[in-house]
Order: sequence, then C-alpha cells, then structure tokens
Amino acid sequence: MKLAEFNSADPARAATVLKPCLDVWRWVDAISAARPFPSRRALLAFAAEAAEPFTAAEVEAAMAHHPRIGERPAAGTAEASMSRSEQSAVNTTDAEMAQALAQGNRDYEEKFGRVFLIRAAGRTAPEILDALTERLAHSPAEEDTIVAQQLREIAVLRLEGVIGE
Ligand code: 2AL
Repeated sequence: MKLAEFNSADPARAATVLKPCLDVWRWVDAISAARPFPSRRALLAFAAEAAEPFTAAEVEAAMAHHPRIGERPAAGTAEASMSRSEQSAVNTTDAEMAQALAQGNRDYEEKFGRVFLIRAAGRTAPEILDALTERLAHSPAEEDTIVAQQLREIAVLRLEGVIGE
C-alpha cells in the first residue's frame, strides 16, 4: 500500500496493515491515530517509538505470532508469509546447524519460558546461533528488554515492507 493510501485509509483498514507487523493494539492505534505522515521515514520513526514501553502482556501476545527460528510457518496468513521471508537467509538444510538451533531453542524456552525471538531478516543461521548462545547467558530481565527491542525491529521492518512511497 502506498503511503498516501495508508494515510487516508479508515482506521479498520489501517489496522489490517499494521496488525500483522505487530499484534499490539496500543501500537496499532497510536500509529493509526498519528496519521497522516508526511513521509515513510516519519512513519517508520514514529513506529519505532510508538507505545514505548510494551507491557509484559503485550510482549507475550505479540510473541504468539512468531514461530521458532528454523520453523517456517506454512499458514497462508500475512504474518506467516512475512516470517518465511524474514527467515529466508536462515539455511536449515545443514542438518548439524538445524539440530544446534533446535537444541538452542529448547534450552532457551526451558530457561525463559518463551520462544527465542530475534530479527531474522539479514541474518544467517550461524549468526543466529551465536546470538542464541550468547543470550542464553542473560538474566530474565535482560532478555525482557532485548525481546521487546527485537519485536519492535521486526515490526518496523515489516511496516517498511508493506508501505511504499
Ligand atoms: C522470527 C520471525 O518469525 N521473524 C523474525 O524476524 N523472527 N521468529 C523468531 N522466533 O525469532
């Protein structure tokens, strides 16, 4: 959708564009209400700060839409297609790498009680495994901050992908 169309869309239509980027209503509503944006850059800058900070419940709800790294969702939803494209550089045909990621995911879930989340776009499997290994050493509070940042990064990249000039 072009920015001009997004700027003048009714709130329900704006929400159908925003929600697959990040399933946090406070974020969706804040961006929708701040329209019109003079440029894509202004929109993305606003989205990077909107609804800061997320509550724990918001993070938890938004996380539910992110499959594990290495698990490409087959669903036909906008979110599933975005996730597949974000993970396109994550090559899991290397069985050893796939196994290491799967084990890392399990260790992370056991320690933190949620799926390991990272902005996957532009990252390869070894880079993600390194980050996963490093983040496993964090405290829950440190991970809370990182996860909220990663959700935001993913959301802004998604928005960049769906709103054209
Ligand atoms: C994802 C995802 O679906 N897209 C992305 O950038 N990262 N999943 C994840 N568990 O980190």
